[in-house]
Amino acid sequence: RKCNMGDGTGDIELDQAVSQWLQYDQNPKTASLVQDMMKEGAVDALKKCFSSRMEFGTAGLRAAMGPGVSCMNDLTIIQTTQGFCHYLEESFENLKERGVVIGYDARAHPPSGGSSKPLAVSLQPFTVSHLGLCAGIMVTASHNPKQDNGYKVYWENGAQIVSPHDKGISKAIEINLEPWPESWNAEEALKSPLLKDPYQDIHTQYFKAIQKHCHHRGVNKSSEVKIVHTSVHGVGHAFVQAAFKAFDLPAPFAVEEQKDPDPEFPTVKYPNPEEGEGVLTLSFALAGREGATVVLANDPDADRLAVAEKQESGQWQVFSGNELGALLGWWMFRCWKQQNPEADAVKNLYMLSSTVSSKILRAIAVKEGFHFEETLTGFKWMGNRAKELLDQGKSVLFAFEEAIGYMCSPFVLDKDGVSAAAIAGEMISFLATKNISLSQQLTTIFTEYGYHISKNSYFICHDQTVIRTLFDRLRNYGGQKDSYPSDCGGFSISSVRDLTTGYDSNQPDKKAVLPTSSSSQMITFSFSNGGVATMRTSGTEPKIKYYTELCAAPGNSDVKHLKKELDDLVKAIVENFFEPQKNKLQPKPE
Ligand SMILES: *[C@@H]1O[C@H](CO)[C@@H](O)[C@H](O)[C@H]1NC(C)=O
Ligand SMILES: CC(=O)N[C@H]1CO[C@H](CO)[C@@H](O)[C@@H]1O
Repeated sequence: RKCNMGDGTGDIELDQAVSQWLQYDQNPKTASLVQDMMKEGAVDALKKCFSSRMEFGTAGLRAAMGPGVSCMNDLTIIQTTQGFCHYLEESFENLKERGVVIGYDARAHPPSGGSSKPLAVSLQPFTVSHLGLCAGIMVTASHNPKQDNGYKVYWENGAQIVSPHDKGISKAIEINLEPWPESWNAEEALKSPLLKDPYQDIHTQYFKAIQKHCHHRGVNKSSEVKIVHTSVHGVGHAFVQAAFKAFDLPAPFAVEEQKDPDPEFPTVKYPNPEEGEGVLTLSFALAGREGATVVLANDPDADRLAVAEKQESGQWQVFSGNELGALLGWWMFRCWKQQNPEADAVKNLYMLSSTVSSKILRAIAVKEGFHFEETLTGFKWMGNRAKELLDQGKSVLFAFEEAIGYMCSPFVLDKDGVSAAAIAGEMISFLATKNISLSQQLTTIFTEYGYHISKNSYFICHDQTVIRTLFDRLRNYGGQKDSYPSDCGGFSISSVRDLTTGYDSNQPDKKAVLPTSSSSQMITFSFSNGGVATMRTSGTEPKIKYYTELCAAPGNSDVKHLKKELDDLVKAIVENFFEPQKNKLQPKPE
């Protein structure tokens, strides 16, 4: 299917792909863009738009908006939705009675003509679960640059789809490429008696549901802490304000320039609070004016949350996703324990995190007696695992991943930056009544459960051959077939797990427990000094990411030494495992 563009056959394939496109596309804007490219003989531009159809994966679709099969546009969305529809009809007998919900964030796209409003992502899985629907579609590109859009899919269990649904949907798309006559007729669709807008009801029910996690109603009375919130030009503002209200907390100060949805993201380079301080500049300025000491930031579709706190030095500390995971995990457990003092109750309690995130929840679980489980990277895994546990009658209190994603409520089986903001707001206010800052509380958690210091970064690499060479070298270390390194620059390696091949030296049968995927690279090394390092390729970006953490035993509070040891470990990993391919890798831009 992929057009082979290197030779004459490729050009014929390109011609065919383009003429079929023009036959199908009824959007005058994208159609004329393609016609213009044809007239100008802009072969390279055409190849970019038609080289290969966007691949429908478990994350749905995400790509730049533009014409052609490689981009997000009306036609590719019609084709995808026809395929998805077909797949749903095959999967559910009562699809028409149960229904599907469609939502969107505030990305640039033509006016939908519908009556509903932009949504924070988490209300979408909530709607699927709450109304017992067959599926949900969310049009969002999360924190991607402004030219991108995406199509995220939830299954009837309220979690994002996992295999084999992606393959099934992908196949169904292939056989439904020709637009059905009614597919272009949005006006007619909007008149359908089957169409309902559940927005108001869902809005009410969602805030009622997350209110169950409000444990210290009225904590505002004695707390004087002031909080700033930014929605980074996304949809978060109204939802976070409502969530604070539901928790009976004073409204956070909103960053005026960023509070309303604006798909141009005019005040930030990237609309991604993970990128750290640049995105938070306006928030810090507002905090300065209002005397606020904490900043909460959502990404544009409000499924993620970043937190920063002003230190006594006057400097802002932006917490890493792992640090905030430690704080929220601790807080969620503390509140739960107060409500469930019986000694046995913890036996039914679970927390989850992705395998590249901090192991701090494991340390808390070991000491407190609840269960901790790891999943593969991404909330599709945590959401589906949480649902399995809930169906077995277990309680799932909290799940997180280092990429500032937090699931604080089983009502939403995905990360949710809205409930996380309100719960963080309550934790911050509660701590403030005791004159404790977040960074002080983090130290207390580490003192009690052991310091967990992590350092994550990546190299950029567009060449799959280089990536394969780099990882295969680690699997055949020192030229020895199927042999992994036992040492990295003096740091002794105690175990290796390779989720590309399914090998785990720690398991009695040497088989990894987590699912294996041969199409992506992922190796984890555990070190004798309590270090853990994972190297993996990203499914959506041209990156080799690495995640490292040093897990110290409780009582070891020599932070300076621990930090140095982690720095040395990271250096050894870069030198020994990445540098042989150095010339072909670009470091993370500063
Ligand atoms: C609150 O804590 C800070 C140090 O963290 C201290 O300087 C200050 O005096 C404390 N305030 C009260 C009222 O205890
Ligand atoms: C400013 C603010 O939101 N204050 C609230 C604090 O909590 C009490 C109830 O406990 C509310 O009545 C206040 O409005």
